Amino acid sequence: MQVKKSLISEHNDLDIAEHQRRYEWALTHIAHCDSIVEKVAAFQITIPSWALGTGGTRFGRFAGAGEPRTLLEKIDDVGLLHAISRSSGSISLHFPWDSVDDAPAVRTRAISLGLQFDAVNSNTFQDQPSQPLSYKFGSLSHVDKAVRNQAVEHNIETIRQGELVGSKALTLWLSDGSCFPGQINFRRSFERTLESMKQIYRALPADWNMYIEYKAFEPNMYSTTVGDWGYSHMFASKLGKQALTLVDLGHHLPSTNIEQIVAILMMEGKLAGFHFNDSKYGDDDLTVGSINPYQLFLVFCELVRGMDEQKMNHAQDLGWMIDASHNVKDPLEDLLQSVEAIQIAYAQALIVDSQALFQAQEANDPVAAQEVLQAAFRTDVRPIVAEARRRAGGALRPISLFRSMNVRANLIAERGSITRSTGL
Ligand code: RM4
Ligand code: MN
Ligand code: MN
Repeated sequence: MQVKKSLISEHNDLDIAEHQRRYEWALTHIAHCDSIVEKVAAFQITIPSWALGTGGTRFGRFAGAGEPRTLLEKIDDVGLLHAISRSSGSISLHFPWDSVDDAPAVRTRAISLGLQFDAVNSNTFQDQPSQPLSYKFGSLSHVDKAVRNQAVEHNIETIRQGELVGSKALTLWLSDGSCFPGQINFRRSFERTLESMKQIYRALPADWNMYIEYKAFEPNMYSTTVGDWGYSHMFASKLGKQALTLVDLGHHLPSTNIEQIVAILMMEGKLAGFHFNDSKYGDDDLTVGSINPYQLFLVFCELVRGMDEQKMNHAQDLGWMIDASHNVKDPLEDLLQSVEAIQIAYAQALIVDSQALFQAQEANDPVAAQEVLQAAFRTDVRPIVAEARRRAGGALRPISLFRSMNVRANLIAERGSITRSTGL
């Protein structure tokens, strides 16, 4: 299904007068409004291929209708989202879920929709039917070298697949760990994991990075081999310059101060980027900004100030990706909401009065510091984000356009009502 440009502008016409009033307000109340609009428009957020279908839980999965059945259809869905918001110009593939069988066709389809390929993800947390050895007791950390070799080979194959489409990074997320005290030897497990990672690292092309994602729990509930940023950072430091730590917002223990982790990793040049989602309890993978938008804003405050200090390009120098998938919303509407939530948090962080914040910090004045932060957080930056979309040719109101176009009904007509996209 294609989104015609004329349809977007007709839909925008319905709201343009109101939008202009709201944007006028922003222009008179927010400093450097135009340059913020430009930054927001340049900021692109990667869509993970596994979020295009309905996510499941360990209790089951309620597959949605009209889900993409093939890699080309997944690319089409991301193309649709990008046409509407002009803010999600890349897709992240997961292997073996997304095997690239016909690379020229895949590349051509992506180019025609203005999409690029972001980091590729390996999967050694599930057994595949064709696989001789099981990951039940781990992959890169497994006690049996043959299992470790199989997992290393899969990661190297994932890199090869990524090269076919022009990806530049491998994201490694391991479910390795243990469910019971005494089950594994922590030190040997760490050493084996490092050894396996070194083999993967050696296979990395010179212009690629390796992102090491950590997670405190699940599916192993007593210990996780890459359990937090500290382990990830240790692995990444031992591996070398191309290895970096990836932060997934849902992978921490409750109440962890994620913004502080981000600030320090970035200062050390070891932050790869993000998997955005939101959560109430654990790795809930809920829509970005749906539970704790203030935390998201605080994370962006550290990112923006840290990147500015190091003269980094906001849009290009870190990996920005959504990693959410759950059971109740239409996945495409959910992704539109997540993209917008990220843009809002980014725009709010851009309007923080950095100098006033710095002065408050130097004067030991927590009251003033809070005033500065919350003045930005409580400012309605939605007209700025809408203006960024409009200038890039996207919709003023993405969800409203999506619904008025009957996207899901059209996809069901094309693909059928009994479809199941690969993913969790
Ligand atoms: C994990 C982790 C990874 C993702 C898988 C599907 O919890 O967040 O990034 O690849 O889920
Ligand atoms: Mn993740
Ligand atoms: Mn996760």
